[in-house]
Formats: sequence, C-alpha cells, structure tokens
Amino acid sequence: MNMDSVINLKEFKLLKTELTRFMMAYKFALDEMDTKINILSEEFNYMHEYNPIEHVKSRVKSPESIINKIYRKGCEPNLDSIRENIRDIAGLRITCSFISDIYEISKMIQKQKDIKVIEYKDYIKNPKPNGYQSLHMIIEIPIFMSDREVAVYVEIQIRTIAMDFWASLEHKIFYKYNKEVPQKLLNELREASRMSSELDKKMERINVEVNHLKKLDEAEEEYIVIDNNNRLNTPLKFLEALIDK
Ligand code: 0O2
Repeated sequence: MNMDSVINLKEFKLLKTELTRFMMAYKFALDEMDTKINILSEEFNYMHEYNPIEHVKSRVKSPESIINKIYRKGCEPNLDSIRENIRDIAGLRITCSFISDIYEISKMIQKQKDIKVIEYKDYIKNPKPNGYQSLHMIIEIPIFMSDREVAVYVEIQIRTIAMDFWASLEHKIFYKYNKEVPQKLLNELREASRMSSELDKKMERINVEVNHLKKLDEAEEEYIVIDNNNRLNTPLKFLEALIDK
C-alpha cells in the first residue's frame, strides 16, 4: 500500500472532522439564539399581552456562498481567517411589528450577559444609498461542546414587516443583475423605501394612540369596579348620587 495515500486519507478525515465541527458550531449558535428569542417573545407576550416579534428566520450560510465571500473579500482560505472575516455564517432575521420594537428587542439581546456585541449598524437611522433599512448586529456567543468552548459570531438583522417587504423584493429584483442599474430605477427604489418608512411611522403612531385609548378604558374599568362595590356603575351615576345627597 502506498504510505502517502494512507497519510492523505488520515489528513482528509481530520480535515473533514474539523470542517464539520466548524459548521456545527454555527448551527448550535443559531439554536441558542432561537431559544433566547423564543423566551423573549413568550415572556413579553405573557407580561405585556403583546408580542413584538412577527417572525424569526435563521440560516447557516451555504458552503457556496461562503466560498464566494472568501473570494470576494480576498481572505485566506483557512478556518481561522474564515471565522474572523466572514461573520455572517450564522444569520438570524427578526421581523418586528413596529420600529420601536426593533430597538426594544435589540436592547434585550444586548443586555444578555453571555452575548458580546461586536458590531452595531443602524441602517434605519442611516439607510443605505439604495434605501435599504434594518438594524444589524454582529454578536459573539459561547458554545459549549463536549471538549471545548468556542465563541461564535452571529449576524442579527432586525427589521419591520415593511422593511422586510422592501428588502426581499429588492433582493429578488436585483439578484444576479450585475450590470449598472439606471438612475431612474435607483430613484424609484429609494422612493419606495421612503414610502414604506412613512407607512411604518404611520402604523406606529396609530398604535401609540390606540394604546393610549386602551389605557384610558382600563382606568375607567377600574373605576367602575370600585363603584360596583357601592352599587354605582359609572362615574356619571356616582356624580348624580353625590348631587342627590
Ligand atoms: P445574504 O445572502 O443575505 O447573506 P459583509 O459583506 O457582511 O461583510 P457588509 O456588506 O458591510 O459586510 O454587511 P452589512 O451592510 O451588514 O450587510 C450584510 C447583509 O445585510 C447582507 O448579506 C444582506 O442580507 C443585507 N443587506 C445589506 N444591504 C442590502 C441591500 O441593499 N439589499 C438587501 N436586500 N439586503 C441587504 P449578504 O451577505 O450580502 O447576503
């Protein structure tokens, strides 16, 4: 038997194990983040009778996309360099109901002690030139394996339904379109982003006003309960009774 091929086979097996471990860490990081987001969502719902999270999507970047990015960024093709340079191998996208929910959820994530925020990009306050909006964070989270602990980067994108609608369609329209996009279309795209941002703001305003009305109703209901003990059902009857006395 050729000894060179035996060594190569051993090396190949080692490489395969290392590669599998490398990719598994990203899957585990996403499992951990999914659990964290589910806890936040359920607890928030229970405490505030309101769920700010519309839906959550997670994905591990495909080997093909990783290779394309290595090539695009010109980074060294070894695992350490890939880990350091390609920080969105694990990606989590959280779609929220309102803009304020985005910041609320982002703060809740940042406060967790095992999470380290590495990068924070606010494309809502500063949209990209094409109109893209989202809150991006690169976080680092520890994963405990059978014989080691590894710190894994996860990219978190938090956006509203309207921001997600715009980004999904923009991606669909321009995916694999490598030519220069005419200025007229770029302007229209930015305009669409501005319109969706207006819609977000309007929905948020309506929500704030309705919440205010709900609070007033609740206060009145409490008042009625107190009155019920005195057989007086509404503030008006209470006043009438006072005048009669
Ligand atoms: P995919 O397939 O979604 O993963 P990076 O290239 O990540 O090292 P960059 O470009 O500064 O550095 O990162 P940034 O700005 O945080 O954006 C990364 C991701 O945000 C992208 O990942 C997209 O998912 C999303 N994104 C950014 N800009 C746009 C945009 O103009 N339109 C849409 N639809 N999505 C955008 P990937 O790796 O490009 O793609």
